[in-house]
Amino acid sequence: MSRKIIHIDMDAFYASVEQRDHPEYRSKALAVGWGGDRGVVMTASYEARKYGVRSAMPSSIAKRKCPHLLFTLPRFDAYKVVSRQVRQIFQDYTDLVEPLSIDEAFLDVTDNKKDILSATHVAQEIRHRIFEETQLTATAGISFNKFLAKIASGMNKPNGLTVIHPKDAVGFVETLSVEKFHGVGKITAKKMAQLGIHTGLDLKQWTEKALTQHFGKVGRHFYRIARAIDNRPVEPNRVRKSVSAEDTFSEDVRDRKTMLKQLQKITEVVVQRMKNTQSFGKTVTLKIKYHDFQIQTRSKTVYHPLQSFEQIFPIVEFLLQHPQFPTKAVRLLGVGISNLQEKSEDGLGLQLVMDL
Ligand code: TTP
Ligand code: MG
Repeated sequence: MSRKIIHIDMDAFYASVEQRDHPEYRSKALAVGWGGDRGVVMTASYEARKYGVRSAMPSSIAKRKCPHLLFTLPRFDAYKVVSRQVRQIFQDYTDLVEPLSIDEAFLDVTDNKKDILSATHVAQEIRHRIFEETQLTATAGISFNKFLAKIASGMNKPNGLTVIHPKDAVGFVETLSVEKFHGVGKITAKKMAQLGIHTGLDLKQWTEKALTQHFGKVGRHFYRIARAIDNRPVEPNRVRKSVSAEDTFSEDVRDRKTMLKQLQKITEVVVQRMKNTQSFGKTVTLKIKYHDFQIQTRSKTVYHPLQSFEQIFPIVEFLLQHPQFPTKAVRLLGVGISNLQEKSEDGLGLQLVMDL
């Protein structure tokens, strides 16, 4: 029997919460973020998106596109409250809830707590309850696997619902541009384009062997999703794979002392987040964005899982110097820890013994 998977994503999340809590922002082009010269738009209301304002866009560009754009700073605590309320609603239907971010989750409702047969019906009920309890709208995508449910929710935003039925799935995937495929980022899409692969149909012409030769292990996944096959389960207790934080300087920076001071602060944030989630990581990544927006990442993987500031900061410091200290002015610095594991769950003790 095929599964019933729902993907739910809140609409213009931070901006919608701000419009709800501040009536003066309602029906207005609103960006959440710092509106100063070096600020970045975190998200924008749908009214602002009409002008081309998008997440991650420098505020200066957003203001050029939409001169009457209003800015407001984020209130993360308010967003967390909503995120918890929404998750609580999901729990009334299923325990198989896999949060992807603060405003997005997969639900497996094949067997749901209310014994509702139609997944569409479940999704509608959830959307109504979200609206009743938070006065915010969400969009749902429904299908028989995660890949298609997520694509479906992106098709009818905001405040929409889209179903991709099993009988339509194969034909639908053929018409889909490969950039939309799960696991295909910018670099892979470029590589595919060089091989003449632009759509699902193009991808389908390739054998599993040829795809693995070109793309490694993930080639097998591409072979399968080109045929609308994705058996990844909805995983409620998924461990986060990485923790990171970053910060843009108020002015481009060239001197070491300022950079180290900033990195110290960012590392402290990362360490706090790891402690909150009881996680340990083995790969430290330093992200550097230069004044010309070029981005560089430098990583180092160690044998022993790290968590404390004293362990992590020296590696960050090292990465700032190697292969060389930044030769151009720096706009942003970020620190990420990946290769995460939870102490309690996979025998950290054993890991240490094996490393010895
Ligand atoms: P998204 O779900 O990607 O965006 P959204 O909810 O604002 O809009 P949509 O209707 O298209 O779903 O991200 C959720 C929140 O995460 C978003 O409201 C703000 C935050 N966010 C950032 O801070 N930076 C980013 O680059 C993105 C994409 C999101
Ligand atoms: Mg969203």
